Amino acid sequence: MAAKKPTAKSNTSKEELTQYYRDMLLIRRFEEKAGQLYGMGLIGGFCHLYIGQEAVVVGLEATAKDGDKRITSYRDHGHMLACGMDPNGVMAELTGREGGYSKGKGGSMHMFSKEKEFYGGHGIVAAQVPLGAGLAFSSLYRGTDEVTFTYFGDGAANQGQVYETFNMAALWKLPVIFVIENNKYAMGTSQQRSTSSPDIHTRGEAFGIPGETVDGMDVLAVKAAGEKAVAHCRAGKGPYILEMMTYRYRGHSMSDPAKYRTREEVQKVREKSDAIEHVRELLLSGKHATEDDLKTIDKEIKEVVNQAAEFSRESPEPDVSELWTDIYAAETPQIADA
Ligand SMILES: Cc1ncc(C[n+]2csc(CCOP(=O)(O)OP(=O)(O)O)c2C)c(N)n1
Ligand SMILES: [Mg+2]
Repeated sequence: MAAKKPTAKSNTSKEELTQYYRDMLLIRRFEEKAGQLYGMGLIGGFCHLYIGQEAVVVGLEATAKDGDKRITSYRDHGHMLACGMDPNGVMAELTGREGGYSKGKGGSMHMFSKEKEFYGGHGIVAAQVPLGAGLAFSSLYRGTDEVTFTYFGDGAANQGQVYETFNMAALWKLPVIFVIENNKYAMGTSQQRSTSSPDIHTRGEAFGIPGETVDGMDVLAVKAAGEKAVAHCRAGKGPYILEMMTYRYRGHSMSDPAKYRTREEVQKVREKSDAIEHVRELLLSGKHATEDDLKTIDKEIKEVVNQAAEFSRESPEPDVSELWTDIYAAETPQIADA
């Protein structure tokens, strides 16, 4: 498979490149396995795969530090894995089992990890955008320099609540990075058919929010842009918009008839711009790894994913009594240091 030519930033260390390779491969293999389990009838409900978009979360997570937060839409498995959530717990949630992050009651779109500061998993298009600003508000209010990565799609970018959020985020200088994952489609609708101006990163101009477009298939470009945005937020300068140009190889969800684009279109992107192939090429051409080294990594990742699949099949279904738990907060949350 032809990968992109190594870029000027190819002097990234062996360790860093290897980590990106591992992290992106874990997401891809995990998602392929999720697709298989869905096909076998082991995953019910919705399942939106992230295959093709791996460089976005992996590059941005490389810029995060402890305390930083992330929130996204229903296309969320990659974000969970990239922030260090346990593949066993994520897969078991997909199969609706007790060992899942929401005890099997949330499924693909409704998982959370307080420990990893992952705040979902949201099925209503763009609903996570104001929530992301709220998370950033809490960081500011508590006097920290934490940032919140708020991910949403090109389709979601046409929702009104995004602009209400931009207004408040700019007014209060909230440390939020709005990450628009522009994969060119919203369900079966291409961006050309739904969006009057294609440059979504400029949509913050009216509010004074800087924005830029980034090659979301190049993990190094993503990381570089992420570092700039994070520095802006940590310095108290307010929100930042990153429009990641990316592509999803699979359908919108597992039940997508895929009639709105050709196989050739997908194949072309895979051949020309695949993010994992790009890093693989950098590792090989920079003599950081041999084919055998990469095979060993592939094997290790496969084992992690197979183990997750096994765990997700062996974990029992939640007890019926769980129907009545996790509905109301046990006690009224108090605002610390208020
Ligand atoms: C408020 C709302 N409207 C419509 C839907 C149905 N819907 C689910 S996903 C989606 C497309 C969103 O596309 P985009 O934001 O580009 O994200 P992507 O799926 O490409 O990651 C739509 C219209 C929904 N879930 N919520
Ligand atoms: Mg989209």
